[in-house]
Amino acid sequence: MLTIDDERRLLTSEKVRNAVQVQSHVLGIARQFFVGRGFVEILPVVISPFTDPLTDYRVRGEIECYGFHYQITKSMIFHKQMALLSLPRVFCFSPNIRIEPAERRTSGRHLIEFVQLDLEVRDASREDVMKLAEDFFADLFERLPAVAADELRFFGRVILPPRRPFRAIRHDEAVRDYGNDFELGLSQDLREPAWILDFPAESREFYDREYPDRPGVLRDMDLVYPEGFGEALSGGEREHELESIEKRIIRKGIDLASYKYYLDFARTGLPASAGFGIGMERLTRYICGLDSVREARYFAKLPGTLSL
Ligand code: ASN
Repeated sequence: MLTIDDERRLLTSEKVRNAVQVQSHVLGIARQFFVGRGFVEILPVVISPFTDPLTDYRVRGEIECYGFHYQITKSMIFHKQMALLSLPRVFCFSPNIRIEPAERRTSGRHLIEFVQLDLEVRDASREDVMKLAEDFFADLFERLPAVAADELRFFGRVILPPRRPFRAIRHDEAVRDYGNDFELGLSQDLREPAWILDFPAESREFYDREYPDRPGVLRDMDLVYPEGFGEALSGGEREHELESIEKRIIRKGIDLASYKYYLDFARTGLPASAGFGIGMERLTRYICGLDSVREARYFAKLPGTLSL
């Protein structure tokens, strides 16, 4: 467990302060970039009767209000989809709570509370949002050195805009070449970010869309940072028709009743869409070359510990 002295040391360290300053510039550049591309920023949803299933996170964060059960947001996936009824492009700096297994405390990549830049685009394809992500990272890495020169010098980091389009490999190729821990294996081999495409349905949640002509394979993607920093973003096209959503929920072994309100909403119509989410602490860790996401924000909460 962290002591008050440890918390104080971390909070006042030069390293964390510089990382948070870099992060503040990243947030500003991201806002400008996405607003410039026609996005509207929406406020985060923190509790709802439903959230991302993320079934490998064993404990569900629940609170009871007025006798109703609310869940604490693991991701805003469904609310992004629903917001597209009003606006064609939305983004949000969305706080997520995921009760990770305690063994992940030392991974350097996991926090139980983190923020993702989560976005969704109506009527977009996976390729549309991949292009958008590539343009965003190129813009960010072009502009950051001018505004965060002192901080980047402190970390000794030179982040160059990556070449576009990024390299892409299929999930089955990644597993063949790197085994089960393929994201980390691939990441360690990379000098520039790369995509992993076409995850199998059993390895992802029910909302990523299946190829209509390739059952069991998804129109989704992850982006992996170079130098062993691991996953940068995760996203894809979405299931939006009631029947397909129900089929996918059942195939996951999830009780339809636990998604009653989402399904009731989907019955009234959801737009086709694609989107992704970028973990802000992981992005900060990569830019600053930090050992752990614990140094990439104030009040970082590692799995299995009590933190302020
Ligand atoms: N934000 C991710 C997406 O857009 C979902 C997640 O965080 N689980 O696909």
